[in-house]
Amino acid sequence: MAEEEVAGGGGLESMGGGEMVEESKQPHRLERKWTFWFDNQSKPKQGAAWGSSLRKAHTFDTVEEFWCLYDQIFRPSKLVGNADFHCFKAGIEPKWEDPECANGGKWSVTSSRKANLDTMWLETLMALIGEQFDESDEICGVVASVRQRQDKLALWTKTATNEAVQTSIGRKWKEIIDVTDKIQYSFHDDSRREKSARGRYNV
Ligand code: MGP
Repeated sequence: MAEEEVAGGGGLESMGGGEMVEESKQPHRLERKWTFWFDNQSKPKQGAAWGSSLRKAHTFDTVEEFWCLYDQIFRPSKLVGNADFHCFKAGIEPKWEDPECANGGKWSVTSSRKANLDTMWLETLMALIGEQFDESDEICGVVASVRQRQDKLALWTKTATNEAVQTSIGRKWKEIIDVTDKIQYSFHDDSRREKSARGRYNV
């Protein structure tokens, strides 16, 4: 059999001693497509509606594209004050108004150190694109917010009223980002009504 056939087009490489290993030239495809978004609210235009500075930046579906985008652009420590990075499933907009988010909510954690936000953001991104959540269908995406007072990270999910699913996601997320303090889940519906909506679930 020809080498190309054995390696599925990837080619074979000699490791010395006659041993042959597959040399993969194919990019490593992810389970689904994801989109990075960016919202710079540092110079808000007077009277501008929320979301007017929100921009869709890049959609990717390979591990290689992810690392390239993350390394070069999407690190929260590169953000100036009052700006957000989002990574959402392609097709879902990071807004309460999106049909997939409309009945949802978010788990939130705060971070007082920049380096910590970068680490939690990266750990969360890897868990999302690596499909590490059992309830991955329930996930919309993640938002990193750089603020003067305190940086924040929020994991947006779809069905806020499903307490069992949300608490399971919240517990798993805490493990992933290595947080032991209690975290809170708030409903977008509540946030729409009042700025400091109380949390509905804790884990
Ligand atoms: P936020 O940024 O989610 O809250 O929303 P936070 O982080 O507590 O506040 P911040 O001041 O530190 O940013 C802040 C405000 O932005 C909300 O009270 C809404 O007025 C508006 N807003 C936020 N989101 C996510 C949305 C949204 O998805 N849709 C609309 N219409 N407004 C939003």
